[in-house]
Amino acid sequence: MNRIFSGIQPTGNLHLGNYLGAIRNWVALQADYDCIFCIVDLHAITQPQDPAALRNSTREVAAAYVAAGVDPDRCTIFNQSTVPGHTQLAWLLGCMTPLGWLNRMTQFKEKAGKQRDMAGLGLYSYPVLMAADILLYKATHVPVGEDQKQHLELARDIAGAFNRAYGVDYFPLPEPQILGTATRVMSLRDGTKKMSKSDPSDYSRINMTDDAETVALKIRRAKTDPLPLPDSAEGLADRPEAENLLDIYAALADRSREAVIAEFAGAQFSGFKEKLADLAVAVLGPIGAEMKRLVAAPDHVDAILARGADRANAVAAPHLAEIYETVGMLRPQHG
Ligand code: AQP
Repeated sequence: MNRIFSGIQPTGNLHLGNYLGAIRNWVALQADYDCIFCIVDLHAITQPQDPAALRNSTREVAAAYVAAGVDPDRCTIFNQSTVPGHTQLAWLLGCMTPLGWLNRMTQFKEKAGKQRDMAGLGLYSYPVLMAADILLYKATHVPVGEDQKQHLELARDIAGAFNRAYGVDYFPLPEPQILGTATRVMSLRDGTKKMSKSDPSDYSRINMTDDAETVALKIRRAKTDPLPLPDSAEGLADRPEAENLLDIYAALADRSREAVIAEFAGAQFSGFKEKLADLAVAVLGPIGAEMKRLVAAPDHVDAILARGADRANAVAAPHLAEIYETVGMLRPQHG
């Protein structure tokens, strides 16, 4: 069976983009793949995190997976720091990753901003850890949003470099899977920026745990333009906010963009936004309520994570032993 690895950072404010661009697709994949879904807490600390908030977010992300329909009996759900192989493999891979490859990564440039010299080494080597996450399990497929495609390309390059350096065919080159209609959900305040957990404005995103009133308010306040909705896809040119809202509607309703444009052709935003809010509440409401229920009684979530860590370690440890052997690490046994 082909194997999938994917993950989300526990950095708070899980939002509609995380749901439509990642979690919802995973639910569909679990029937056909051996799925490993991680909460990547080691990635989260590439930027400063409050320890208590990090712990809460880790449970909240696990709760989101389960509440959205990822089945912990079929899939492996765990947090990254409970499997030491991730950092161990990251070191080996980092030793063979040219700096030139990392210098091309646009996410580092965006996140480091003007303070490049103050950015941490972890933020810079983030894509190497991501490669280790995937390769540790010899995952064959990685569902990623558009924004993570460059990192996955790098993971493929690193896998190829390892195989060539040691004359082996050990790591499969992981294939990207860009799924679903809404691969990139944009901010409600600016249709040219992606919806993001770290956007300082809460009105830029719909959080998975927002209540119905908040969802409706955020959609009502979402930036639009003065024109009515277009009657064709061409009419969306230079209208990023209209495009984003229509795409969100299509993704939530599981319909094509064309069908949604046809339904709302010539409509005013006010009426469309009401329908969009109802739809968003109908889809996210039950998931958000279940997330809150799970987080309020964390023993169940912790048990899921502990079981997932055991399963993940059982796959990772033999792989790491083989990799160490290939690289030439001596593993002396006690007499
Ligand atoms: N706006 C989005 N549209 C579609 N997919 C998205 N994803 C994130 N934002 C959108 C997908 O969610 C998965 C997990 O992302 P992540 O939390 O690990 O990191 P990220 O992509 O950096 O997410 P954020 O929300 O933008 O977090 P911050 O603000 O902390 O950087 C990935 O599959 C991603 O594609």
